[in-house]
Amino acid sequence: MALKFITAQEAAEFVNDGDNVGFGGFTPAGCPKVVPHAIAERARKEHEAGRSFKIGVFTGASTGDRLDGELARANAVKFRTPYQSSKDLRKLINDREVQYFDLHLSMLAQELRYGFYGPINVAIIEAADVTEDGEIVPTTGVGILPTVCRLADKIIVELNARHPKEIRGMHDIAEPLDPPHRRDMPVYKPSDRVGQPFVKVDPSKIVGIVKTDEPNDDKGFAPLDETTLAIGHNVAKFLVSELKAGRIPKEFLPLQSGVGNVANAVLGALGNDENIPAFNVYTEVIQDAVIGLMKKGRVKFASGCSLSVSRETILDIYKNLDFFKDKILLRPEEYSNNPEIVRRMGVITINTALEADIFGNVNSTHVTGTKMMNGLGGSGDFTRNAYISIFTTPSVAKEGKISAFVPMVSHLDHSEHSVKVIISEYGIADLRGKSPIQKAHEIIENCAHPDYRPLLREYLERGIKGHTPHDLDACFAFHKAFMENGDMKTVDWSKYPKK
Ligand code: 0RQ
Repeated sequence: MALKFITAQEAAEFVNDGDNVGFGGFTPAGCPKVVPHAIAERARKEHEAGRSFKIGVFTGASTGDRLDGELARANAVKFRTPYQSSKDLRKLINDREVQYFDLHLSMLAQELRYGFYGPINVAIIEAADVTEDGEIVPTTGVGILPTVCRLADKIIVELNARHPKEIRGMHDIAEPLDPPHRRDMPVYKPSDRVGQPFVKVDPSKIVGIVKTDEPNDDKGFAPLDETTLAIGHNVAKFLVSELKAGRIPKEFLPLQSGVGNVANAVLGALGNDENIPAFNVYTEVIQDAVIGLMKKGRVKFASGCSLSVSRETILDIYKNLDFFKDKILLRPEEYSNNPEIVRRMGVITINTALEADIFGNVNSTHVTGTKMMNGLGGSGDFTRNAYISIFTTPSVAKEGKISAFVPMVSHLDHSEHSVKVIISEYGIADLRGKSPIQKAHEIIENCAHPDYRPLLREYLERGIKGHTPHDLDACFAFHKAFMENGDMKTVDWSKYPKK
């Protein structure tokens, strides 16, 4: 079947008001750019003409600004799932102008197949290559691409010339059967391939191909500062001591490291610690630090669902494809984040918390329990199934006015049962085998900022009884102090009668 090339504007005409649209990609990497932008333009025109135009948006995770940002600014989003990190979309979500629901990333593809969220009318994906018989080679982010292509009535492809056709071979594309027919997902080590290097679609569903050479809407990383360096150093120190104690096998275990600045710094620190042997990465997002370590021989192999790296790094990879091609594998998030595989391989997971409480519960998503930040992402997929789950966080946020360690988290994403170790720039709280009160002492004395330690100790010293000694009148006193005075340090325990 001959390939049909169209413009982004023509592509946008295939999307109707009320449609559910599934986008390929993961983080800005691999996300379509020019077609979402054209859909936003179309929405604006429809709104000016007094007609409604909003779509449901399913993505792999966060996207680039031309997808979430443009659609949000055009008021073209009916609902959105799963992870997002766009400032403009976040505002609409928190104003409840966009209905947003958050879920574990590994579950989205299967739940779409189960029919939980209705049909996928259109799939819009970015590709490095597409053939007449319907073989599509994704670019640097996979996400839910294979599933939305299979479920959609219509497929629109952005063929991006920035990504060489030769990256064919860097992907491992598979979709499991659904229950009751599902078998094991046979990934036993990070480099195991279980699928094909392309997505096979029914070519008659490809309604058009839009040629582009647009770069990803990426932001790059903040330079390392004292805090992130200290956190990285503490994570490395903890893992070295576990290795020495024989609690981690001497050949080491695959690592997963979360998104963002802290995660990138942590991986850098681990890679540069010669006490840790060269290791494999089984993760969701492969960031710049992994590529740097690969070049030094410190990372042997990386499996992920997105190669979310800076423009310089992607150029470096494409220039040296022969070196990188057998060291990187990009899979759908259903595989990269799969709990079965994570548990089997014994992945050591490192994710970032917004806040943790002194009993080891973690909030990754909601500022003061109400405002959505980004979403859960893959943190739960990995944490719950980890060999050892680690959460990192700077001890304070917003110039010290917010403590990352509070009496009770204002929203719960990862419970004390799944959280094994917490690490800040001050130290390591090893929560394994400890009772709630022991965990509280460990977290306060090792991780909390010194300014907040007396305030947290005071909470425990108020004579509260019980296995997990909470005072339900006072457990959110830190948050209340912040909301009232803009600083958690202003908490005044005398306002709360002692029990
Ligand atoms: O605000 O952006 O205004 O400066 O939150 O915080 O410290 O820069 O950390 O970029 O790593 O993000 C949890 C959001 C951390 C992220 C979170 C403010 C702080 C700053 C960012 P500014 P940092 P990071 C999947 C991995 C969930 C999903 C996940 C995340 C901004 O890591 O989305 O884990 N995680 N995915 O000032 C109010 C607090 C705050 C706070 C920080 N307690 N209250 N604001 N901030 N703490 C698995 C993979 O494999 C990828």
